[in-house]
Amino acid sequence: MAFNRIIQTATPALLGLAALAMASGQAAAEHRSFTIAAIEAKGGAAVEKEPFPTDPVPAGAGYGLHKPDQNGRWEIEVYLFTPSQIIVNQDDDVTLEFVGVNGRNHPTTIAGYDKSFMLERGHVTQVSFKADKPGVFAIVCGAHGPSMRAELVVLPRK
Ligand SMILES: [Cu+2]
Repeated sequence: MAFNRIIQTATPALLGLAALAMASGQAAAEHRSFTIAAIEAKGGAAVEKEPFPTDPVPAGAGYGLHKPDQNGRWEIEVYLFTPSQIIVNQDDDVTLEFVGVNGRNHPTTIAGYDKSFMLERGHVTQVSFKADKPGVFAIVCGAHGPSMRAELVVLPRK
């Protein structure tokens, strides 16, 4: 009876350990696939409801803050990769599917994995590789910095 109780309480702990082991890179190599959209998030308001922000946005084409138009509406926009973090285990076979949704084109590089391509609106660009190097690798659009940036995290195999 007491033994059964120990097993019952130990099992969730063991499952937790197994999940942790997988998260730390001990899982068998597998194929991992992600879809990453190039988007331009936009928002704005009328000045009579919300004043035009006085603090500047960071320099670079990734941000835009537009003064009130003839109707008094101002807008802010930011270019993004979404999701902006991809986590895989070392030796996984990775496919990243980039989808150009907003913005005409995005010259994109994945430093450390020697990937460089032009992502265009209306197109889907697939990039495949074996994640054989552990570390954190920047995925950068050269046109819409500094906001249009993601990272590939390759957890080391133990
Ligand atoms: Cu871009």
